[in-house]
Amino acid sequence: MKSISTAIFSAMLVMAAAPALHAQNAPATTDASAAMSSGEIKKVDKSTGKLTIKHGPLVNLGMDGMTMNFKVSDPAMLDAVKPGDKVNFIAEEPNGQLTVTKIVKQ
Ligand SMILES: [Cu+2]
Repeated sequence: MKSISTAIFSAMLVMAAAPALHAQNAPATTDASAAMSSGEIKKVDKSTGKLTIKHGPLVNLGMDGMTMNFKVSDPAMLDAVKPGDKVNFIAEEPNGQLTVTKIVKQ
């Protein structure tokens, strides 16, 4: 009986620990860097606060590659890049308006 109760106790420990392990792993799957898209800056328009980016597929938005305008979440992004720069970026659509929320040069 001792070995059986030990086995049951061990199984209960594993079941109890499983949700905690899963919760710890969850942030990794939604890691922002994993969702970044690649693109090339075509135009920086400070008057409208927009970037024109020739982008690859935007998986999180279900969009194929194309060249289009994006708003930026932080005007400093307009100073951080210039036409011709290859970038990795995250675009989101918080208010129905495509917005670059993060951008880094490749
Ligand atoms: Cu697009």
